[in-house]
Amino acid sequence: MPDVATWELRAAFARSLSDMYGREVPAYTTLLDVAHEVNSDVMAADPAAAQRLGSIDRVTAERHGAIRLGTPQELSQVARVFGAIGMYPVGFYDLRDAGSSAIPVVSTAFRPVAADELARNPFRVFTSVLTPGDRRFFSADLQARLEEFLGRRRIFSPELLALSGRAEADGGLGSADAEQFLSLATATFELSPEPVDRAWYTELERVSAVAADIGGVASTHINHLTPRVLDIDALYERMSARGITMIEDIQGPPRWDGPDVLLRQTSFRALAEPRAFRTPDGEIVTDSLRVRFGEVEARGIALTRAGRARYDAAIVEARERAEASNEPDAVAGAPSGGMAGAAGGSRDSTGRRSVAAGGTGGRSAEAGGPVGAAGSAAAVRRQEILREIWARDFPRTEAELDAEGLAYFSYDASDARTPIVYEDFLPASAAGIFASNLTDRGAKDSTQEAATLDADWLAGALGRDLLDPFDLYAAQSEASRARPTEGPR
Ligand code: OOG
Ligand code: NI
Repeated sequence: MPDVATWELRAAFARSLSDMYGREVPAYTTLLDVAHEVNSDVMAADPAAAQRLGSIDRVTAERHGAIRLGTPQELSQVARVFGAIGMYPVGFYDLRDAGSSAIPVVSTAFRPVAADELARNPFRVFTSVLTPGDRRFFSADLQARLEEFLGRRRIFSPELLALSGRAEADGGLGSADAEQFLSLATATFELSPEPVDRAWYTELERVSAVAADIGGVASTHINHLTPRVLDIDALYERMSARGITMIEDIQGPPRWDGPDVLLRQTSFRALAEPRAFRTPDGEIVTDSLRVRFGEVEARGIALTRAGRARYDAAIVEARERAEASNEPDAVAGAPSGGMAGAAGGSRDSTGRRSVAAGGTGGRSAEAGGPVGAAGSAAAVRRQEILREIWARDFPRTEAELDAEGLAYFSYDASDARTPIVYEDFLPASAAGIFASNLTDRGAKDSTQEAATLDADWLAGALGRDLLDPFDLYAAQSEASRARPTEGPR
């Protein structure tokens, strides 16, 4: 048995990245402090309800990160590094057409898949790869220069890849190797001090800030780390009270008095950080770039395909209604169709739990209250529209969600039902997170042909199976039902 097992290596890596990010991005530390405060308050109020979607230990350690890579080769290499810590690619996200922004990437999420591994540490990383072959974004000339640049850089050292291979084959590492793995892997995702080539970066920025972030430099970096919070509305208000400007909306489902499903997310904008640039005449100057930001999320119950179809339709309808309403800015800031929970939650600074166990949360979704710093009037309106749709379209209890086949549950020997937590991402919300950090929407020429990049292409680039999230939830649910109902409990 290796000294450090796969899951311990994963937990240690998540901690190590979080420590690094906290040192480098102070607002992230504030976010962690506030998330801990909110989670303690929610736990104190009702420990059983607070832990309905995961133990407090899991939730406290829980993070997701996001990275952006340039080539299929880099993607296959990062798959080896994540494979070393028990994280596998799940799901295909096409951000080129999600939401109203044009983002030249396709993505997957690396995460543990087995229920016991998720319970030990559910660290996940949203991982995107640039699409230089998509003519709507890149000319043939720019594609050639970009691929040449990306082909020359080396992000993952041979030593890190060798250690990764060994860790995956042996189910862990000896302690000295584990330490070396953690230090090399963490350093790979730090922001590099290397000067940025200004002309090249600017040329790519004209296509998209994301293209420049990925292809304008010879390294990669973690661009956000996201803690999980048990009451995202309370968190939003407390961050605002501390003077940190959040984006307008909490994306995803609304705050309401039924069961929380899928994922609600919000973020603060990337802060300007000093960066060295090389000018066209070879001079090194210091300027700033906004590339690292902070995000927070609340997780709900995983939806079945039927439930997800209902969710997607609700988001589309909400977006159309916001557009049709006479407030022009009711649609701005909601590229995902995601709506804010700001108004309903703005009075609620007591950390009251927003995950309604069994749909009996008992909070008033119609609370209203002062808007304060949390969200604009337009965001409040978007939230109201969404709540109306939810009240009409979504059942108010877990039992009904289950009976209608809309969400996944596991069952114990006495058939008591436990919700299965959503472990993945939402493409529209992800597009919104990208977009909230772009100063302009980039240039996408829709008269040009899109490159065909689908889940099969991504699996080929990864050199691994790409897992389907619905299959994973369904298997978990079925496994719980298949257990013998007789015998010792
Ligand atoms: C990834 C954005 C997606 C999320 O939580 O939806 C994401 C990125 O900005 O690279 O992290
Ligand atoms: Ni994120």
